[in-house]
Amino acid sequence: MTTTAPPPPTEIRPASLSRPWAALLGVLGVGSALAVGDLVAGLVNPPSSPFLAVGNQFIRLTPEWLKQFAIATFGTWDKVALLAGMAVVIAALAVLAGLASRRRPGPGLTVIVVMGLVAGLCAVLAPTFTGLDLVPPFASLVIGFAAFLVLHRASLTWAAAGRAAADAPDRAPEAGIARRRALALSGGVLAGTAVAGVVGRLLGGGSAAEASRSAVGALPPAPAPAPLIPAGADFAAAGTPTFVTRSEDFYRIDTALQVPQVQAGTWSLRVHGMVDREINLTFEALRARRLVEVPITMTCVSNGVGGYLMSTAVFTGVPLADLLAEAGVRPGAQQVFSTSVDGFTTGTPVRTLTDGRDAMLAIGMNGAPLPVEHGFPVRMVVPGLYGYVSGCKWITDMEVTTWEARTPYWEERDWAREGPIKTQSRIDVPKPDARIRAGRVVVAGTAWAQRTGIARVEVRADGGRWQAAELSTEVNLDTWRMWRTTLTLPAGRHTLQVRALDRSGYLQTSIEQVSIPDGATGWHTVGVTAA
Ligand SMILES: Nc1nc2c(c(=O)[nH]1)N[C@H]1C(S)=C(S)[C@@H](COP(=O)(O)O)O[C@H]1N2
Ligand SMILES: [Mo]
Repeated sequence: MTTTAPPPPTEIRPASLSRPWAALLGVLGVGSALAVGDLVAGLVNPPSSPFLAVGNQFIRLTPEWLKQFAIATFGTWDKVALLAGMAVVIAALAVLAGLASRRRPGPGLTVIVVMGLVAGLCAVLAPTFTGLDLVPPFASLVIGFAAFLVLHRASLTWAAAGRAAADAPDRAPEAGIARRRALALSGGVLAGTAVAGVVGRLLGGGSAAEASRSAVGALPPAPAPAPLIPAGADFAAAGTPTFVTRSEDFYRIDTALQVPQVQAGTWSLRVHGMVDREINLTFEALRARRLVEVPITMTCVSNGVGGYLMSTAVFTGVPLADLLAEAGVRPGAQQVFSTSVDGFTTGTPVRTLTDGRDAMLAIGMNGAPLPVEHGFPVRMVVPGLYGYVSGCKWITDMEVTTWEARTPYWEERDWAREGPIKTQSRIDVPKPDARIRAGRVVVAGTAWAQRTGIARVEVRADGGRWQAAELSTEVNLDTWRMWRTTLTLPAGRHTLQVRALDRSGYLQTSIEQVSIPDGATGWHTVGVTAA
């Protein structure tokens, strides 16, 4: 009896995808989900894009220290930084999901489903949620799931056929078909993703408000035109800011990842709550009312000592005192709780809207309709209060109420309820760490004490004697004031300091406090080297 050798064991290892291809499938699956979400959002409601919904929720939940860090590090680029950071995290997740799915689609599908659910949850938690906002994340989930599954199947078939062909050359044609099919499907998904992404951007990217802004045309003339800004209102030649900030350069702070797109034609404002008569206004009706035109310096509570989160513009708008008088504020009312179209809220003390200051619903800035990013078509501006309690942009609702009944956005996040702007001053030149010529040195800057007015600004070098600076021409109590002086500085390292005295007799405190909860304090101190 002859014996035969046992046949060599055949490999029964299942087909698997190469690492790069698996990673690519992860990116295609997640990418198609995002793009479809954007496209569907563009069709139903642009802000409901899953990517933006997640980003906006992230902003709402970010702990205060991280927010401060982001503003300190990225300034007004904080939103770009957030979007870029999200894109990197999502791309990394997509690659990992793909790599974990070399044999089976399970991990990739799970990641796509979880991302869809997270986006859906963010949509539900948004303050402006309506049922329709669930459509984009749902579309993302379904399309991403289907795309990844189909590509994964085709790719596995290709991998298996390729291996079979390597063992049995007669099966090469079959492998060729599987290969072409997988490549065609991937190409199709890639092209679909690109088209959905671009069309979604076009639909949601927002030119609607810009078009409406052009359409509303010039501002009606305000009956009491602003007194021209007098000569000598700034020391820009010495290095201070210009008195009026160009609208393009006006600081911008808000929680909106994408600038809300509001059209004047569909805008409306409801004034209600503790009033005798509710008022509903269209943009036309608001614009037809008595208008005032006033230079006002706005300031952000997050402005650190020496910071630049403040600007001045000539605002045109309807006095809030008029509107509230017409509505008839009931006794016991404490705050006007304002809501923006994107759900952001401010709480402004009723007292500050009726005490004679130029609090207004602004429709214009520097002689033109409000820029879209500064609240088009209508925002609130209240002299003397930090923006977070008073500057509601894209405003659409004002409820006259009590502090008990409503808690505005930033108070909920532990900032102070009332936000009067603190008397402060800043050295604009020389810049920190500047190298300057020893001898007589021009030192100039900005001081502000909205509602009160600046009485005096003092400067000193190296802890020496305080020296009064020359002040620019005062425009009104609610705007900044520039100052300049010359100091004699011998060669060496020097420390310059500034402090302001306001008209109430308050001398700016040297006690250093951070922005939270009610605005930073301390003397702006700049180190320079003279040679
Ligand atoms: N809708 C909306 N309005 C808002 C905010 C916001 O986040 N959303 N931020 C407020 C804050 S903190 C400031 S300092 C001012 C800034 O106004 P600006 O961007 O026009 O300078 O807007 C206020 N109004
Ligand atoms: Mo702010």
